Amino acid sequence: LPKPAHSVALIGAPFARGQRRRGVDRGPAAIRNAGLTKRLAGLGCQVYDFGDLSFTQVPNDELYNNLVKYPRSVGLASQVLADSVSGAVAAGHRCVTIGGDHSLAVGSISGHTRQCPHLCVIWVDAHADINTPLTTQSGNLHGQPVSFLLRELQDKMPMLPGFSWLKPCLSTSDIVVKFDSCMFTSETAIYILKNYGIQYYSMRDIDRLGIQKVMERTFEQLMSRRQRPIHLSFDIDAFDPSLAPATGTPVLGGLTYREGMYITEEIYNTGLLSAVDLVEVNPLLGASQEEVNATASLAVDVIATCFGQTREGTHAVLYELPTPS
Ligand code: 6HN
Ligand code: MN
Ligand code: MN
Ligand code: MN
Repeated sequence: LPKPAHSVALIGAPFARGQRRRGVDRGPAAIRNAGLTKRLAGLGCQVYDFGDLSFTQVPNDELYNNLVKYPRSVGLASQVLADSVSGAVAAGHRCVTIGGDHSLAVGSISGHTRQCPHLCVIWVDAHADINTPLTTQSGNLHGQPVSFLLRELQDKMPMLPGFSWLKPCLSTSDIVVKFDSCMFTSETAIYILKNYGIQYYSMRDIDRLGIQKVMERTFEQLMSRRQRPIHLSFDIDAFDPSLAPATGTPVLGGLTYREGMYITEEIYNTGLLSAVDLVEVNPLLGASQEEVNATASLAVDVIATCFGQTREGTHAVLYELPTPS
C-alpha cells in the first residue's frame, strides 16, 4: 500500500548559546549535507525547506544570577523559532527543526502548542534537561528547557531576561522522558522528575522492560484519554557515543541503533507525529570526518524513520522471477 504523503516543513536552527561548545550551530548544515531532503522526498514527503533561521546575538547578554549563560540570546532565539514552527504547523505541515542545541525546544514546543494546545511530548535524550535556572550547576540553558515549559514548575522558576514572552504550555502528564543514565543525570533533575510524577525511563528500565514495552507504556500514558499530536524532541546524544560521537555531552551506555529506530518507527506508526526536533549534532566535535558523517547520517535516519522509513524493505513488487533459459 502506498504511504500517505506528508508535507514536511524543514527549519534549520543554527543556535549554540544554550551550551558552551563551539560548532553545534553547524548542525543544520551537516544534517542537510547528509541528504535529509532527498531521503524525505524518497519517502513521498513534500519538503518545504524554510532555510536556516538567523538569530541575533543580544549585546551585553550578562549572566543571570552569576551563572546562567546568554539568557537573552536563548530567549530571543526561542521566540523566533516558536513563531516559525507555529506558522509551519498552521500551514498544515509536519515540522522538522534541526539544531542547534536543545535550549531551542523551548521555542519549537511552545510554538507547536499555539496550534496544537493538546499535544504531548516524547523527550529522547541522554539527559532529562529539566534543571531550573536555580538548580543548574553548569549554567547552560540546554540542560533546562523542560523546566520552562511545565506549568507545575512555574512557582520554582525565576523570571529570566529574554523569556517574558513565554507562557508555560505543558503539564507534567503531557510528557514522557527517556534518558540514558541516572549516573550522569543530576540529582536535582531526578528529584524533579520523581517529585512531580513525570513518567520517565532510564536505560536500566529499557534493559529491564525492553524498548517495545517502554514504547507501549509511553503511548498508554500519553494517549489513554484521547489521541493527540506528538512532538518528538530527540537529542542525538541519546545514542551511545560509539554511534553518535559528534555531540557536546555524550554519555556512555546510550541507545543502540535498533532501539533508536524502534522508537521512531513506533512513533511513525501512531500516525500522530506532528513535529520533531533533532538537536545537538556538533560537526566540530567528531575525532574524524567519519565520526561526523556517522553522527549526521544517524540524525537523518532518525528523522526519515519518523516519516515512514522502515527496516523491512520497500515491498517493491517483483512481478516475475527470472527463469533460466
Ligand atoms: N543536553 N544536566 C547537564 C546540565 O548542564 O544541566 C547536562 C545537560 C545536557 C543538555 O544535552 O541537551
Ligand atoms: Mn538535550
Ligand atoms: Mn492539555
Ligand atoms: Mn542530552
